[in-house]
Amino acid sequence: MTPNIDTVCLRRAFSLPKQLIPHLGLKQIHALSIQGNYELRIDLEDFDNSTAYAQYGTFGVGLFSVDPDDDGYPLTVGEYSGNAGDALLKHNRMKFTTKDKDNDHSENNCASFYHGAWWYRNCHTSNLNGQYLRGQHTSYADGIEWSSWTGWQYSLKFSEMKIRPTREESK
Ligand SMILES: [Ca+2]
Repeated sequence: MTPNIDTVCLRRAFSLPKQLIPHLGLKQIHALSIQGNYELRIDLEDFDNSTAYAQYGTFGVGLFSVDPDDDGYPLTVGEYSGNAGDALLKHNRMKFTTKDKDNDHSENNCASFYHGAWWYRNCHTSNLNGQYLRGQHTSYADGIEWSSWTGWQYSLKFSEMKIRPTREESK
């Protein structure tokens, strides 16, 4: 079976600090995230140069998968903080859907429908691999959306997802 997970989309989604790791696909994110506890920070910017962020204290991809490729790289996120609002927790435990691999809960393919690639449910509250539609758009939810901050008809200028190991806590 060819997974056909579109790593190009993930390169856009997971643009980590360039000096560290230039581009990561799902496979690499998985390999990284099973090595310890990771947190996720998402930075966003609109066309008025306003910025906002969402942080998740737990993050992983395919954490509980025997074969993550076969399993669709399910997302694990939790513990939201930030000022962009949470638009990702509803995607917790969802598998990654691309135009050529439908893993979502919709009778349609959410990736085709909303022109992205994401851990779609039915379908999304965020769509960071959506189209670059430059701010307000008349179409619905098919841009780079973070609904809790700018709704479903505003395609953001910038988005970045970064992960890093959480600090060891003495428990
Ligand atoms: Ca579907």
